[in-house]
Amino acid sequence: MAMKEAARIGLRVVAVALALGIVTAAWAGTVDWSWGFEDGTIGGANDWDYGPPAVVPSNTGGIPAHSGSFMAAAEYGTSIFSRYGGYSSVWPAGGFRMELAMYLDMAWTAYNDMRFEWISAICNNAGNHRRDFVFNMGTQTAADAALGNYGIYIDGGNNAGGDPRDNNPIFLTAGDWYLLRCTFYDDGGVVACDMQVLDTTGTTVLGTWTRKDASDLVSLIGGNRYGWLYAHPQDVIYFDDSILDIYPYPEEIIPEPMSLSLLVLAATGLVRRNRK
Ligand SMILES: [Ca+2]
Ligand SMILES: [Ca+2]
Ligand SMILES: [Ca+2]
Repeated sequence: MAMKEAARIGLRVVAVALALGIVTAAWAGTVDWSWGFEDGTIGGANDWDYGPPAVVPSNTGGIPAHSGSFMAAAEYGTSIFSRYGGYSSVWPAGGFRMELAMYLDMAWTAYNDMRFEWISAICNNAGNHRRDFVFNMGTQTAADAALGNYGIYIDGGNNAGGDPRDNNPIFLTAGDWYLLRCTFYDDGGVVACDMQVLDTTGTTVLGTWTRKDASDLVSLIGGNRYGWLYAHPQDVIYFDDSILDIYPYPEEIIPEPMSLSLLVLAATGLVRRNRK
């Protein structure tokens, strides 16, 4: 099939799909708020106003930014905080994702059992705090060190100040950027959260902790609240690329399997007609 013809058929398939109300717009989702410090600032009150973190150029401390030319640094003793563009008391029909890129430095393993944590919180539908979702992180214990284990433990839970080893932890031994992701969704009328640690590109999931409290009825829950680095090791922590993605916005509505098969049928019909 000539390229031009293929393109024409493709356009007609989309036109048919639009006419049928199957597709409302493009296929790809869009991030609703993000802050990568690329303007050299921490933004306004709804971005990163607390602490505050310092914005530093890429390669500060020998660490390349997760993306772009800038990242942020939380010095020892500072507690950094973001509102992810602003709190929400509205539950999005398709749920939402809160994410942060953090550089986990194996130099921290010089200290035993040095704990820190990243918290993602949600609101209820009145805009008040509902629940924290906490990545407990910490370096190895003295006992681990005796066994030759030097690295960083992470697990997921709902308690700040929790042990990083008491809920099916992962153990990282490579200093690198990691994504700390919380995906909230409607699971049978109750809000569930998949807490995940991913590699720097977001392609490999290294750990998942699903948290769900039966009292978190979707009808009671709002949207995002804060991200909060509650405590951290005796060294600077670099971070970058905080993201809030709400599902679905109109551009993110993806055809269901039945609609997809209709699309294929429509495409097949058009190809046949063009061959006549
Ligand atoms: Ca950046
Ligand atoms: Ca824990
Ligand atoms: Ca979105």
